[in-house]
Amino acid sequence: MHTWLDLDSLIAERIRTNIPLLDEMLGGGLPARSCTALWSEVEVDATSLALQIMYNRVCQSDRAVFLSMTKKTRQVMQMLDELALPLEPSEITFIDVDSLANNVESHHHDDGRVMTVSERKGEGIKSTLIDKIRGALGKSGGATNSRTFLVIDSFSAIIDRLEDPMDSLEILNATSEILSHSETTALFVFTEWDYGEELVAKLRSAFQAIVDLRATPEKPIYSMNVSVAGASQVSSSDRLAFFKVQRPGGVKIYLPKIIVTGPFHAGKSSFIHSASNGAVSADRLGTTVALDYGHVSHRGFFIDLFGTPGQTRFDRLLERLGENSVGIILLVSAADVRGLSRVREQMRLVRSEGLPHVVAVNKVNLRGAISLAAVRNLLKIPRRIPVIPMQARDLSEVRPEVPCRLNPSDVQNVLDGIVNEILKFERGRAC
Ligand SMILES: Nc1nc2c(ncn2[C@@H]2O[C@H](COP(=O)(O)OP(=O)(O)O)[C@@H](O)[C@H]2O)c(=O)[nH]1
Ligand SMILES: [Mg+2]
Repeated sequence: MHTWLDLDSLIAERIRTNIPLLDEMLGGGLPARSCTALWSEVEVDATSLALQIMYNRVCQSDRAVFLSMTKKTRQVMQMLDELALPLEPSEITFIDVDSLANNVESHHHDDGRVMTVSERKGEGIKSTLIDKIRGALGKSGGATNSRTFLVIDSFSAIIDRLEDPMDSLEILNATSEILSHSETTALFVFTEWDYGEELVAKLRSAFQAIVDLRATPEKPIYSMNVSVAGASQVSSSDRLAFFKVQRPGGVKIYLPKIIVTGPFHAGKSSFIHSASNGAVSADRLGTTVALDYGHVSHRGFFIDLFGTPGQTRFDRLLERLGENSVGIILLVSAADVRGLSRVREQMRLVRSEGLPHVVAVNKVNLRGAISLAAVRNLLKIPRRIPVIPMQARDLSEVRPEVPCRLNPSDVQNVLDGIVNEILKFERGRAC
């Protein structure tokens, strides 16, 4: 029975990429039976992201179809191998340069690049491509229940080979039309070379969703920014999320910096060493460690933790670190009320107001410790900000001046808290 409700849910159906933050940003995943663009700056490794998503879809029992204008099957398999994404050639239907070259003449450049040039110019490529796509999707058979995931790598390479770049719109529209009648969802890798404004505007509005990928100064960390159909007004300068391509390892969502700050002796070093395996403390200045750094993998996120010293002479450093961090853990000791007095100043320095943050209250089980409610009150922490208790794993292990092991579940709660705050914050910015 078809009701409007059914239609709505049909339109809203999402295909999960299984990359947590990306799915959140896409409102659940890629729009089903539609074309989404990975719209990338020249330096961004968008193909690796596409391969990661394709791999994740195959793990969800999708059939994969990979169309490449620039890479041969062997090269794609090698990329998958380097990313440690274990796919067999038999699990992917390839439409590659060679198969396209059956209909178009090909030239091999000295540098090994393959350039195909249509005999009948644009018309040949356009219809060949559309036929190939229809043919590859048709093979899955409309009768089977299996879904297909189509990757076009890369759409810009297709455009570059068309006599009239505007013809690419016809290819995109024809593909959209084919998808609307099949259980196929497509991801187009698009590299933004120097295309005309008109073409760019038309292409952007023809995609159902766009994931903008930009290079960042912290290469090879790229930023992701999503706009879904009709949302072309969304500013693309906002850095919403980050990813990093690891070889081996694949795509990791990456939160470049979470700052752990708070008064001296509150337990910042203890927290970072407890949260990460292989944390380092840099710049020993006498007995004072100036900066702690730790790396944590938590719920599929890659997190860099930076612990900053509480002393006033490090305020400049704190300010600089605050500039491109995505979240702040304010770490205080419930057993040191005097230390709390400096915390508000530190919050101002890292511009915590504008950033997701949580308050971790350490040493809650020590004699003289004040309550969480008292900390919240003293620091005037609004109700919506989580205040999370922490304590040492074992008091008998605690040594003066040496970071100690904190209770693992407390540490997990704090990491959960900050990741949730960041997700909430990003969702808020996306709409
Ligand atoms: N009893 C107790 N001691 C702690 C706790 N966390 C840290 N410490 C101790 O407090 C001191 C300062 O900790 P540290 O992590 O170096 O603080 P930082 O100055 O903020 O980096 C060290 O001696 C730690 O062993 C805790 O939860 N309970
Ligand atoms: Mg320290």
